[in-house]
Amino acid sequence: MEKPAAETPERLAFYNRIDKSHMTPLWAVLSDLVTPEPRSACQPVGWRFAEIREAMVEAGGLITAKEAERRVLILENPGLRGQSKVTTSLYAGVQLVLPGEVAPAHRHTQSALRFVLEGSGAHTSVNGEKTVMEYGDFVVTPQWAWHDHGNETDRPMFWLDGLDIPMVQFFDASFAEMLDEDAQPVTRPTGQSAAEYGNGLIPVDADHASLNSPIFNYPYARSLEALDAMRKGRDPVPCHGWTLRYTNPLTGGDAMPTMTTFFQRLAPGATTPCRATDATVFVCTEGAGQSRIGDETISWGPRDIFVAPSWAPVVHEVAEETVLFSYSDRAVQEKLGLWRERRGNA
Ligand code: 1HN
Repeated sequence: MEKPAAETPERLAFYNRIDKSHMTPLWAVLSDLVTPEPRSACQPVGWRFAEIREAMVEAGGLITAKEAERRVLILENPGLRGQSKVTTSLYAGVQLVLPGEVAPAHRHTQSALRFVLEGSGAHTSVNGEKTVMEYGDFVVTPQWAWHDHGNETDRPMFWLDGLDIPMVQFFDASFAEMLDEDAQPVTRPTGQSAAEYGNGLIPVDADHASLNSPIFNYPYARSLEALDAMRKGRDPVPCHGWTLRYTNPLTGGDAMPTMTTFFQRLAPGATTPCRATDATVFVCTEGAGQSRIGDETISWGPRDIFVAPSWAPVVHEVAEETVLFSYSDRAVQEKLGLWRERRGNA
């Protein structure tokens, strides 16, 4: 983990010889493999929703949701271009479903989350239940669950898609298939999952090992209610204000196995610096501010999206009451014993 050993002519000749047999010396690369602190190609970056929206509307005139299968513009981290990654381990894209359109039913081993950015009343169906989506709703699509979207309203619907694509790619574990009809059969009334699992009660024979939350739509209004009550009843934590984690009522753990999702309120002022090993994708839903992330300052307002890389110190500064949704790979890092956080300036 010291700096690499010197390259003498004898050593180089040796490296060249063994190279032909697909061998290479660890001591030449060790300091890049095992670093004292995280080093990431992921960069701090922000996107204004207005700019994404304009491009999406243009995409809407170029291709239908059906032809595209999913009409999405991928948000690529500038440090990871060409890899469909918003952070090293996560994917983000913005999807548009126009009035009357359907995004046909399929399933894949990647887990997906939706976070609604604009529009009201379009639906997604997951594993036989339809849910109607509103601004700020967080929707879970578990790995290998059939899902299709439709917009029967008269206005376009935009949402953020967060997926664990790079993780599944890392494991070479991607499978996918299309259903032979656009919309999957709906077998349960809309709202059944929320009613059964979202009221502090669960069916007595429920599977307590379920990796995904059966509450597959966390409505914005209810999440805000929880956050507002928290704000009234507790002092803010200096580095992150008031933060809630969306949870799976069957396990008490994260709503999804590969992505942790957060809902956060910031009071006017600045947070203290904080860094963590999970790179995070943020969406502002109310308020506005700027974040100092590493050496960059990113300004954002409602619907804007921004990224904090692993281990980059983050300070949020807001002039008004602000609400943020975010997601990261913390769920995985915690299971692997990797997640770390450092609060303060160190
Ligand atoms: C997907 O299934 C959706 O269902 C969105 O809306 C984005 C990106 C890559 C792979 C699958 C969706 C996706 C995706």
